Amino acid sequence: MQSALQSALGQTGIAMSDLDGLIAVPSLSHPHFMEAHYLATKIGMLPQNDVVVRTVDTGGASPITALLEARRMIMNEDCKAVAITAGDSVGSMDSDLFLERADAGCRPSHVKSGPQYLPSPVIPHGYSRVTEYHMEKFGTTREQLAMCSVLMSRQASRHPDAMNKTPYTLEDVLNPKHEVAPSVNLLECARRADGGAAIVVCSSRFLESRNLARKGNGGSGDVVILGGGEASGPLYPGPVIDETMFSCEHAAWNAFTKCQLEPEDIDWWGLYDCFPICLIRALEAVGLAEKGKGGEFVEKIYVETMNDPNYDPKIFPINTHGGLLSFGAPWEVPATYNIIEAVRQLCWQAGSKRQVSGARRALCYGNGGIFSASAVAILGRAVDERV
Ligand code: MLC
Repeated sequence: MQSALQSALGQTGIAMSDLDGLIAVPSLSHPHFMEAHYLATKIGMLPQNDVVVRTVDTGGASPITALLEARRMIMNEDCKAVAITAGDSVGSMDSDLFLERADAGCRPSHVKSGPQYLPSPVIPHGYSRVTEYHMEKFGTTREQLAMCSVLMSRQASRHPDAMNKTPYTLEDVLNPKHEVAPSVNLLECARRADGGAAIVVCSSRFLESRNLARKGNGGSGDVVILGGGEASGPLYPGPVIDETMFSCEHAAWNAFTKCQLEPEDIDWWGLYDCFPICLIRALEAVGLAEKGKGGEFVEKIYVETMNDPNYDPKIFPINTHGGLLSFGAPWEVPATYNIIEAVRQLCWQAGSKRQVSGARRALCYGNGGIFSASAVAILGRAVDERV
């Protein structure tokens, strides 16, 4: 977290001493009481009277919640420069310890049997239950789900920092030897990883006062947070899975309404994909696919990109870095990677293989727990949004 923060500050020309806000998200491998206070103390931001230091925890949605919180800190609490940090090392963590902690967080301890009981690994089994609900209700096929992982591996193969370097085949994903839960195979699980990321959010007034505002029209410029929305679902999937447990629809609707935008106004999408069902539900929730048709949407792109390794990023402007499935998933960090890729896309700095040409607005969605929290943020190019 510290080195990501230093790297982010180095790229923006903002000094550590300029920060008057810090948001951190909890770590599974190295948990600390009041994570943000712990980090602020380590980097010398505390003790000090005039800083706002806050730990945010909405699971995997945390970085998006944090982005919206940073905006509120600037708009309502007079902060001028707020850093968001996330870091974890669940990739190098002992598997048994990882599962002990991950399982404990997502399983109600009083349930010992019945449909609500989830065996270990609890998280893949929980998503498997939701996957089966979706397949049964909407006719989404097992192959369409596996295609999500293939597509993410194709995207990751274009990013130098992604963990998965080579695209998979459908057979790789559906290999029966790799079953983790009834409808989830190994390559359909968020890829455990070590990693950290940081984002700096500043007020326009601060940037202008320090001559740091980047007004460039071409390959640079600042990105603005246009707005966002959040919504919540239950902490654990109930005995019966139905539409009441999902919240991405509400979060997305809130975000579009607040920003007075429609799905057609978005050029790039960072959609949480810890398991294929999460991506499919997200495609439907944000309006890219009709309800129940997310699987068909994925299949269409799968076919379109199958024989053309050099496909135009505009064909599939979603998770151009490879998402949790293929870029890598250090516990609560990955939605931060969505934001970073969104910023690169909006600054037209994603490089020829990944750049969605002319991208002006991006939507980032984070999901916490087993559909327990949804946060959606919409970003735009400052030069276009006139803010
Ligand atoms: C694993 N591997 C992958 C992969 N996942 N390779 C490519 N793509 C993927 N998606 C590779 C590993 O790198 C490793 O390779 C090998 O497969 C075995 O993986 P492992 O994790 O070391 O195995 P194991 O210890 O047996 O555990 C398997 C597992 C675990 C499926 C139980 O990986 C797991 O629980 N994954 C899900 C993580 C998770 O739940 N994250 C949170 C998602 S929910 P090699 O070469 O090293 O052998 C969420 C919301 C929230 O995001 O709030 O957090």
